[in-house]
Amino acid sequence: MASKPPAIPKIQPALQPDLGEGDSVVLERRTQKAKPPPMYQVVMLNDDYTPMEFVVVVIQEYFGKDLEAATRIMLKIHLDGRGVCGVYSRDVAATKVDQVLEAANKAGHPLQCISEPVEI
Ligand code: TYC
Repeated sequence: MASKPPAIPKIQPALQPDLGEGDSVVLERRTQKAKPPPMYQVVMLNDDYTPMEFVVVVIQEYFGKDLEAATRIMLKIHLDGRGVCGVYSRDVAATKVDQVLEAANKAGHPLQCISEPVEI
């Protein structure tokens, strides 16, 4: 038995206000979309006492870097006085700072680190 062909849906005419002749609608484009949230970089600071090996381990542990990248960052901090270990949302960056400071305190090292907004 032949089945019925599918019903063709009726197309709804576009709903448009009836603008009299000469009337017009101005659609304003927003000048800017919402900004993405600012990102924060975790910056580690140099000091004269924290062992290099400790800094390398901390950078691997809390910033997910491999040995080579962590060593490069540690040496940059040692030579320049500071270095960026990672970039995160504000809350995550603050947590990383807390974790690093706690690990340094526990180990008895004066290692310091801060978070700051990334300059754009
Ligand atoms: N300057 C330290 C030393 O010579 C090493 C060091 C590197 C310390 C980086 C802190 O964030 C730091 N032992």
